Amino acid sequence: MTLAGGGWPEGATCVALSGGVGGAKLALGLSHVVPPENLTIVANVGDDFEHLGLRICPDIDTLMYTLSGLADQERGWGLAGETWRCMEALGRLGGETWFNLGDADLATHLERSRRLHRGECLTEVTGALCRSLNVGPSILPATDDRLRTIVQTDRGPLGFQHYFVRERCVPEVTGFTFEGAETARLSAEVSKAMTDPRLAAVVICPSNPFISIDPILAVPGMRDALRAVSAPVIAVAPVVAGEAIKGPTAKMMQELGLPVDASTPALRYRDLLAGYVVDDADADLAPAIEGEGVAVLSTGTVMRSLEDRVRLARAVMDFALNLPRDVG
Ligand code: FO1
Repeated sequence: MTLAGGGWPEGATCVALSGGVGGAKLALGLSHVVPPENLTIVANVGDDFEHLGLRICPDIDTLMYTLSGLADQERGWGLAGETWRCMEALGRLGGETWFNLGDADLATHLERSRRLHRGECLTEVTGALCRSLNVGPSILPATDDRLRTIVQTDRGPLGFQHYFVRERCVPEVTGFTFEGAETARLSAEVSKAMTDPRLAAVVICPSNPFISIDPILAVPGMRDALRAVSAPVIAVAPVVAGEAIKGPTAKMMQELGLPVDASTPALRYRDLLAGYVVDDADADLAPAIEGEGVAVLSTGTVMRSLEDRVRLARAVMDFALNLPRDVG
């Protein structure tokens, strides 16, 4: 199977695991390569929190806004053309304004919270929001149960958004825990996508391994589901030449005493991976990763334009479709 000579193989499906900004860029590229009805994106929910009485799901929203063309590309999160009148008014009242919720973005949190209070699960609510915004691929929360990333730091444990936004990632990281993970369940929809006999590839997007991918893998059954798929599992490095494109990935690796380069995520997921995609700048890391039994593709992975996103998605898919399938 290859994309080189034609399009996506008829009927084949693809599952992508993603966090927010970096993952959403590749997810957008994938949505131009894989027919939307055949593409499922499993989103991290470890960043979610309850704030100002509302349920905020940043990674789901980043994916939803990116795939609907509504995202603020510069900022990486939230909606383009956003206004902040509610936050300004809240500030005048002495309310909590450290987490910036734009006026239009607030509508998403209001509608999500209303539906959740009415008893719908997060998968249903996300599906309804995506339909309203004309998002083609399925965006599925990794779990409908409560799962929260807690960052262990030199200043004590911090909820993810308190670490990331309020404390601007300044505290030194000593580890991570995923509150609720032990009892969280994979949703029926995620299980179905992972066991679809038409599944041709699973892509781990270039998202932070500790705070975006690990919380997805922490849902009981997810690792087993990945090991059980006959389709190749491919990850794309979230680090290029020792630096994260955006966010605290490199800082976290350094504080955790791990090598600050693209081999660290590959070795972290090595038991799950058939292939790993590094930037051309990191081609010299290939032999060490291949020595662990993971095939390596080196290509341009920095995604500045839509063209970059689609080109990388095609390269990842070509690589995946040409890897040997596990027939055991
Ligand atoms: N990130 C920030 O750095 N500052 C913010 O004030 C902020 C607000 C925000 C509101 C809604 C939303 O969906 C995302 C938001 N983000 C903000 C991004 C969020 O913290 C993400 O979890 C991270 O980008 C990690 O993926």
